[in-house]
Amino acid sequence: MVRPRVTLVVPCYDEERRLRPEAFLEALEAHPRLDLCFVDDGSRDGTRQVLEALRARASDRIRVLALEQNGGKAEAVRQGVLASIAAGDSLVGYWDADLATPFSELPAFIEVLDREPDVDVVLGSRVKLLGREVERRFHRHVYGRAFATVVSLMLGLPVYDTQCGAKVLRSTPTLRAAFEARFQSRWIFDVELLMRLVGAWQGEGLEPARKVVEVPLRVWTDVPGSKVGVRDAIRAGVELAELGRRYGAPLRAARRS
Ligand SMILES: Nc1nc2c(ncn2[C@@H]2O[C@H](COP(=O)(O)OP(=O)(O)OP(=O)(O)O)[C@@H](O)[C@H]2O)c(=O)[nH]1
Ligand SMILES: [Mg+2]
Repeated sequence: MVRPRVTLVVPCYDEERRLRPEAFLEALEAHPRLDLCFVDDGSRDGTRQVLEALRARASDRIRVLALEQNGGKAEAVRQGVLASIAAGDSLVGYWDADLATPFSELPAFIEVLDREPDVDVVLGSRVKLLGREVERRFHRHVYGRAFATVVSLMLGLPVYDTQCGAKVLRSTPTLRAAFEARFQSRWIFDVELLMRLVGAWQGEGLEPARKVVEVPLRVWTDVPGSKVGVRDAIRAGVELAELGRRYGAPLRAARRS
């Protein structure tokens, strides 16, 4: 049986210094089913040139989408995913440019989608287990746990980690519809995406808990140079309340029915 290829969207905003072209080329070599779609999110530095040089070295497997204006990670990922679906890719995903999640984790994601035809969404999950290298700073770990607990209650789905930058998705019509409209949240669009999907699955009479699988990562490194700070953590809380107002009531109603 021919296994579907997977295209990972890599959003890049001012990543000239953090991007490691060799790591991406090595990943293409190690994972024959992998293609990459970089989205330059209106970077002000030399990101575009770095990406073009990278594409020239593997032009059959690398696409570069250049957005003129910075629109934030949510919009960059959305544009990349829509372009990949339009190109006919049946597995799409997104992966942070800093490679905090190394590509060596990718097979675990793809295996789930190969094995479980009913599962459409695979999330990387930063569970700090003994024997694993998941190095989140303490305050981010604690904040992340609190955040995920609130999100779990809102979704009615016990998700451990919504904010990991590594996710692989099956490009079903429901998924395409979930990416159609711009996300209202700039910082926690992953949650908004899940809210849209859970709502849609409930509408189709499907059990959301059977559609999403979390893969506990073996390695996750907190790569320096993150552009997310304390203010963003506060904004994330505000955005979560806004998402609750917009998507919360229909989700609760569907759970009761
Ligand atoms: N912060 C930010 N990132 C963007 C934007 N557009 C695209 N990105 C990309 O989003 C990804 C995540 O950004 P990071 O700054 O690594 O976020 P982070 O703080 O490391 O988040 P964690 O990896 O969850 O700790 C990177 O690939 C960025 O290049 C934007 O406007 N702002
Ligand atoms: Mg990061």
